[in-house]
Amino acid sequence: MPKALITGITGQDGSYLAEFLLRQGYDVVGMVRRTSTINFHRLMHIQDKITLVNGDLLDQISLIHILEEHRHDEIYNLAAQSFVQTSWTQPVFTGEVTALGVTRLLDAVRIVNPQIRFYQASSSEMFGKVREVPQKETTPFYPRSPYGVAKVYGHWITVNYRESYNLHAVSGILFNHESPRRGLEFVTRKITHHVAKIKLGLAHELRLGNLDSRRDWGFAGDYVDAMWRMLQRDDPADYVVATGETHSVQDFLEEAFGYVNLDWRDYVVQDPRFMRPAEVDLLVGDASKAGRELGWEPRVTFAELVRMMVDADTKMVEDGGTPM
Ligand code: NAP
Ligand code: G4F
Repeated sequence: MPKALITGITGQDGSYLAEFLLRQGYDVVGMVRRTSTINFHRLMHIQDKITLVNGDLLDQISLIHILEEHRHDEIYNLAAQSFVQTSWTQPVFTGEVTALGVTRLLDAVRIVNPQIRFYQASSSEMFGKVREVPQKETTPFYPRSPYGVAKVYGHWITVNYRESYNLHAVSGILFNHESPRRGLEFVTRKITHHVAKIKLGLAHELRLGNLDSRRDWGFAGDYVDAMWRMLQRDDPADYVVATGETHSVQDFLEEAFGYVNLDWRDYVVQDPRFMRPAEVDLLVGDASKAGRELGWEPRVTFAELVRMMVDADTKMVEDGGTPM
């Protein structure tokens, strides 16, 4: 039975990847950091099938201990301070976790077992002020936030450890991917959660920032499959993972409110608090290399994704449940 370590298992992608690897017959170990309140809500349905261990990307000793104790075949490094807006108010912390955390983990791999295959969660935020459209593996980076800068570091240190130490280390450059398990602070989930509350009479407005930025939004459940496929190849390489379609925040509003027969213009208020010091205006990826070499393609369409999220939030709000 192959054994995998997932850092960031309590997050959106971590929970989908854990489910996916269990279905593939893996022994799944998830690294969680110590918190005063347990936050395993995305994992409750599989908690008895996985092993959770304590560790933190800020603490290299913890990483070495985990790798020595569990002897993994594959590591998926999904842990990060992943919210772009917060990276302006906590730039040093973001760098410590999202940039240097990658080096700590790669170096633990080098020390404990250089045969481990390593996946780094890189991001389309690295393209920032885009140099070409659509963006592909060879497009130069121009990050626009401390988060984007940290991800560029994480990307290049992964390439560097591959080239310096011959590690099987790969970087997946994933474009935005969403789901009913997306954090409530990200724009898609913020919208679908508010749509559900407004529809049920529990909220009356939705305050947002820039409605013009465009993103290539896919479904997280599709994207974890691409992560796994990257580590199954004997020849390590980096891949863009995207749908190839781009939509504005306003398009998302139209689709989400329209689905429940409401007009977003009656509820949305633009609020400068949610504007960013520097914006990424347009992202759209070219995932043809992943199609060719990994046989990967997205399954869920934009409209299906929006409706899936509105439906899930409506059910959750009706049930009075905890947000995933
Ligand atoms: P997420 O929901 O925000 O999850 C982030 C995870 O990282 C959480 O499990 C969090 O743990 C953990 N974490 C944060 N700091 C840590 C630390 N110091 N040590 C150990 N764990 C720590 O993010 P996601 O959307 O699943 O994204 C997964 C990864 O893909 C991230 O690296 C993100 O930057 C990257 N990415 C995401 C997208 C996207 O559209 N979703 C696109 C490209 C790249 P807690 O639960 O304790 O906070
Ligand atoms: O949903 P967002 O916060 O995602 P963003 O900044 O694109 O980052 C996400 O995708 C990256 C991949 O490209 C990941 F690496 C990263 O970890 C994260 O998962 O914002 C999307 C867009 C932005 O242009 C933002 O300015 O929506 C705009 N927006 C407008 N109003 C808002 C809001 N974003 C948020 N979060 N909240 C708003 O009220």
